[in-house]
Amino acid sequence: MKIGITCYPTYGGSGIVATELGLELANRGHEIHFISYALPTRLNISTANIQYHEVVVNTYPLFDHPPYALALATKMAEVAEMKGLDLLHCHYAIPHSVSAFLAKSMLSPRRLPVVTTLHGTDITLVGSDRSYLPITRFSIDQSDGVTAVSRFLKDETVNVIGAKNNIEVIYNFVNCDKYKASRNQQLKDHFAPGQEKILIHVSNFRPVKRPVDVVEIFFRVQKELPAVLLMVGDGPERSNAEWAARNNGIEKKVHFLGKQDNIDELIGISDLLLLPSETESFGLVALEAMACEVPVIASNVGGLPEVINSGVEGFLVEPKDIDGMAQRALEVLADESRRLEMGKRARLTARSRFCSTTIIPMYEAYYAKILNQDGTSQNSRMRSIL
Ligand code: GMT
Repeated sequence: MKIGITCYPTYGGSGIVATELGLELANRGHEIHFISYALPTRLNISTANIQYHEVVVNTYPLFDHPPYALALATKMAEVAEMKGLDLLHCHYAIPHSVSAFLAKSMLSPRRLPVVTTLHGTDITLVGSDRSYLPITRFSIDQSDGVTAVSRFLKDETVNVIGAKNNIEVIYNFVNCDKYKASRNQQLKDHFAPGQEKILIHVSNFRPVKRPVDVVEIFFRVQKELPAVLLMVGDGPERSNAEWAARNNGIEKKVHFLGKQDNIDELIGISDLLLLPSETESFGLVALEAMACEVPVIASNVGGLPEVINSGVEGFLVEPKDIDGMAQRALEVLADESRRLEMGKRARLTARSRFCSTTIIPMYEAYYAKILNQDGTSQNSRMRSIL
């Protein structure tokens, strides 16, 4: 198949899933065209079957806000025509699915099916904001196929957004050959020269990730046992998290590493992952940790219970319960054989349910289903919604 993929190219779960999906599909012989305003993180365009098409947004004195959604729609239509795309796959509804709807309309009567994958904040934050809700719902209902990364997100899309389209749940995935237990001893010694326990948090440091809570949890943990904390990523809450570390007098034990590419290596040297998010539709980084045999302490919210069985691969604790999370973290870290056992169970879960070898064929089957869908009935369904 020839597939156009559009995503946010920045450091964030939806862009990472889109990029890894494109790479896996290219590996399986599909021709993949990434269409975005910058090269997605983790994308290496020297990979066979991958092409990248940059969306350039020209600006004019009249444009206070350069119209990216329109430039994207034009580029989508152009690539679809020039490269003979079979379908467009948009990751994150706003504005990508709206642009795809325009591209598809521009090319009509040539058929260009659009698949939208909902990732989380496109529904739980952006989409539920009244100023974006109607167009989010419109773009979902106008897509030829819609997938969500968890049952939780599917339900939210129906209940909060009021979307009418059928939504298929296809869980996020991890490459189990790349993400596995492997300890880079040199890297481990660099951060934990005294064999301290290593806790890790990886995110885009948006308020929804609650990185300050991560520091507060760690503050309680390091009082009881020797430990260091790796804070990987960057974003609006980083300064507050750094201040919290300094304010608690633990700045020497907390390493703010910024955006990093070698996530598998950093998780691989860690003993525990902290993910105390306020909401999380799936929690890709939790899955990456599980594949590396690293137990997870996460919030009992959103789609996380679909990924983590509390007490088996880690613990789920109510969000904002800093003391509860610290207590669970200590339970895991204080008993190495239990920690190792949880890590083994985590890897088993990742392997049996979320490996790319299981999930990528689900996307291929879904694309085939959408491509074989009768365009006429699809169009009449669209008219009745309008
Ligand atoms: O908020 C983020 O972590 C980034 C965001 C995104 O859309 O880039 O992540 C969402 O999509 C990820 C990939 O499907 C999910 O693993 C995350 O759970 C989800 N984030 C939230 O729901 C907060």
